[in-house]
Amino acid sequence: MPTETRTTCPYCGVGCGVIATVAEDGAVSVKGDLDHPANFGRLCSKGSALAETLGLEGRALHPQIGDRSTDWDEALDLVAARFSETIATHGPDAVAFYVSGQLLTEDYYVANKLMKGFIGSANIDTNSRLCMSSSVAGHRRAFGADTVPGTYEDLELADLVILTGSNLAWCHPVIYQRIVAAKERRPEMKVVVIDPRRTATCDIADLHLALRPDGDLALFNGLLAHLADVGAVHCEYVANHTSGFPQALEAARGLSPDGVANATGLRRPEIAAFYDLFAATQKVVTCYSQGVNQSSIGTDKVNAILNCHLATGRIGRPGMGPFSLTGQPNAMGGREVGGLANMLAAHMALESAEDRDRVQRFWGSATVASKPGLKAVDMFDAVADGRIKALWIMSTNPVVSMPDADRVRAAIEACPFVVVSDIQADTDTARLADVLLPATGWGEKSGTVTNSERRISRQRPFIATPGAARPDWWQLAQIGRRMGFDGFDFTAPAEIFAEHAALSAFENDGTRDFDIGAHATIDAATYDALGPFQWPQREGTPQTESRFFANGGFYHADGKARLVPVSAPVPARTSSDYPLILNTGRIRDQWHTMTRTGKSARLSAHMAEPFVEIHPDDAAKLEIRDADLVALESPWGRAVLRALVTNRQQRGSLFAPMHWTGEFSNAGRIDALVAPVTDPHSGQPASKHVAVRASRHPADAYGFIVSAQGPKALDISYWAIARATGGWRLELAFDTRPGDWEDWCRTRFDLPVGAESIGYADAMTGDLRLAFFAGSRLLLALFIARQPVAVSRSWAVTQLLQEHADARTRYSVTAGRPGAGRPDPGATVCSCFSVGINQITAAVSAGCHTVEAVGQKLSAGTNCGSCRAEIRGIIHACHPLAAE
Ligand SMILES: Nc1nc2c(c(=O)[nH]1)N[C@H]1C(S)=C(S)[C@@H](COP(=O)(O)OP(=O)(O)OC[C@H]3O[C@@H](n4cnc5c(=O)[nH]c(N)nc54)[C@H](O)[C@@H]3O)O[C@H]1N2
Ligand SMILES: Nc1nc2c(c(=O)[nH]1)N[C@H]1C(S)=C(S)[C@@H](COP(=O)(O)OP(=O)(O)OC[C@H]3O[C@@H](n4cnc5c(=O)[nH]c(N)nc54)[C@H](O)[C@@H]3O)O[C@H]1N2
Ligand code: SF4
Ligand SMILES: [Mo]
Repeated sequence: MPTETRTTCPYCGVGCGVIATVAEDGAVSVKGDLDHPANFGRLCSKGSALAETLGLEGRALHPQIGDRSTDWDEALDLVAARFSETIATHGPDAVAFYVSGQLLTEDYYVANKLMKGFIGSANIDTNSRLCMSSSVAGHRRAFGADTVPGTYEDLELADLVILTGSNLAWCHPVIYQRIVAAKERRPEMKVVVIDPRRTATCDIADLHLALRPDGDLALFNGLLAHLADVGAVHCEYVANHTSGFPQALEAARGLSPDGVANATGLRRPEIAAFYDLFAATQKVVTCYSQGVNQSSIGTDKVNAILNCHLATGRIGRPGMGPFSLTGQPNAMGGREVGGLANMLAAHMALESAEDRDRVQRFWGSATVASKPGLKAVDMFDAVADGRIKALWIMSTNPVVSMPDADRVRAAIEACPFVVVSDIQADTDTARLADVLLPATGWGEKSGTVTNSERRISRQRPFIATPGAARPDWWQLAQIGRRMGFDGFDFTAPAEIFAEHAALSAFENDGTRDFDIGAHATIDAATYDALGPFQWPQREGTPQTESRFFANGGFYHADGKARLVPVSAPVPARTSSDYPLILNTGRIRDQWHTMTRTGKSARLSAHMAEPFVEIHPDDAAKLEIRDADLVALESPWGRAVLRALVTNRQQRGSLFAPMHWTGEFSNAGRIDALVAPVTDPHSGQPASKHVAVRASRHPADAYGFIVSAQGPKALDISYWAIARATGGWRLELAFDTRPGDWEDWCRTRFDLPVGAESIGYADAMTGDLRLAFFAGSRLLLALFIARQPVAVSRSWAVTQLLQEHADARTRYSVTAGRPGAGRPDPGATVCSCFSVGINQITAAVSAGCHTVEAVGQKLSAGTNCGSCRAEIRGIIHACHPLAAE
């Protein structure tokens, strides 16, 4: 009998419920959980493809010391000994943990307890520093606690949804779909998108404000002044529940309306339209994400938004409030356990002696850290200059994701002792480990995560643990014990969760927002059966409020919120040497450093290569054409990416994805360019605003390969590799052409000696085609040209799975285009049903003028719906008047 397990998606902070089915033959399939209140059965493209990412390819399966596999005892003893020795000789601040918002709460709790409670240092920071820390800092300044006041339902109930610095359609697709559905039900609902780029999210925007990068602070300050001018301030709420309004307003009035227009680059009528809408609408939710957080003025931007909601009292009531969208599946859980270097546990404050004493008594420890630890960027500085001598990196890939990534890589290389816990053995970071500890991954491990709306859900195992992998919490508890500390005798996640719940309620009495005391004595069976619930869930009280602050009740000592006066100018970073602003972020079908989504051919087909979006005018000035390679340089590093010339991008700024790593490309690691500039309050890097210059990257030849096997090391000026069904696809560029192409392919791809080759070269054009076969199977096809190769990728990759029994079909491979009767589907748009752009265009020409009609004809867009915005875009491009 197939078995069904209810669990939670391991990707974004929406926290969708998933039902994983394991068939009798072991095959796994996933579908959305209809009963889960985050998604009610929906999943996006990444969630739908989860089963394709569970393969063991590249998994870390045994502990490793250097290049040698070993057993857990030897590896753990070594880690415990090296950490203990380092602490004994150099003090507790000479060691550090760098962890992740993708750890489960139970893992995270043990990591924080070990470092802050027993090692006695607060040198534990997390990739959430790069993600949510400006929101945390903004919340704490305004509310006195890191509280997200609202729920997802508010987004459906709102009459105005503002999405600022959020590409919701690609990054929180299921919330996006909930808004789309709500807007269909209530067409009077308005959506405003504030983003320098025209993103897929703009598909539902009534108004898109393409503001200057980092113009948000001025925009929301101007809004506060406007609200005061038109009498939209809720005087009673402001008087009873807040302080600081006059000062905040005075700071906001520092800019005249023309000043706001200058700072934002927006026209005054657009600004006025937005301000009027906000002032006139009671039910407003303002969602914000990395376009707000990842900025050197990120915390101030957060407070500028919170100020507008506090001034109008639009907070904590149905359909109203500021809403920080968390990125990672357990960004919120990490905040609850105090995983950031400047937090304690259970939303207690490291700077409060009373809180420290309370946590110390609860843990029964001798040493609780008494001062904040180093924040991510400072932490890697301390690794670089030798202050930190032993480092444990867990569930994050900083060689790819940290700013100034080449320096981070050098720092890790130079660190005397580096432990990495990961599920994959060969990530850019794992390669540098002195000790690699294999972790259990999604589907194997057990614990809880908290989503953006404070909802705690279980992740449950449904497949066997591969090799010797062990859960992260177990690794941490083992080290705690082996370092001689009490309090790490956990034998299962349920015990850790119970302790975490007990700490949240310990001497709380309503003084702290985070309280899940109702679960303080949870047993294993109840934990196994635990359904999704929102916090707070205090002991002995029925679950009541799921929103905060409608009637005040803030966590500052006086119970009032603070409106924070903010007035920082728009940062000016460009110069004549580095005249362009580089903005970085996400694409629809990849997750961060691609260690999991990169395994799925379907997900890799959407955008198979690192790229940079550039406005046509900038491209023309730089003599860059679409599909050229572009070199980007900043004072910190360099990258080479494919040019995508598009007017979705504004002039003077570029966009590149954050995902590509040294595993998938030779020069696509964009964080090598990102300056380690951080927000002064939160320490969050400004990953969306980097000064760079761009130039055309010349090549003597360009290439495209489909291959059944991946290559050995490639020594050429540009390559990028992606999974394809039945093998791999590669984009290439050569400074100098190899003398013998056939030999180049055979040696780089280890082709069998008996592989037969066919092909042709055109000396005039420089075109070359070469294909290698083993019997009727295609092993490798190479396409070379002087210009970027124009062969249809989507057609070429299907050739790996075709039978090539006769000469005609073999030659059709080298011809590089589909034969009669086999149309080219074009680049993948719908990854669920692998439908390409050419198929959609053909359907539009054949009369399908709505997304629904295209769906009926091709199924595209009818499963997860993540591509519906793109399909609408294609319809608009083909039939500008036909699409609604
Ligand atoms: N597909 C996919 N989804 C993901 C992830 C993923 O890797 N892939 N990661 C998850 C994680 S951890 C996170 S944190 C979230 C991030 O989710 P988002 O924050 O929505 O994603 P980003 O693409 O980083 O950036 C959002 C937008 O901010 C815009 N922006 C840049 N500068 C500014 C500015 O100055 N002002 C404004 N208003 N906007 C600006 C960018 O153009 C971009 O479109 O996504 C989560 N979801
Ligand atoms: N330029 C630029 N840089 C950015 C951003 C940006 O927008 N622009 N965004 C930033 C943000 S918001 C974020 S959240 C970060 C994300 O950046 P990272 O955290 O570095 O990216 P991931 O690929 O999610 O890394 C997770 C790692 O954990 C491993 N892993 C998966 N499951 C488990 C497990 O159960 N246990 C263990 N031990 N390991 C596991 C994965 O294989 C992978 O190596 O990037 C940040 N960097
Ligand atoms: S929106 Fe997609 S990635 Fe995010 S939790 Fe849901 S299924 Fe997973
Ligand atoms: Mo994130």
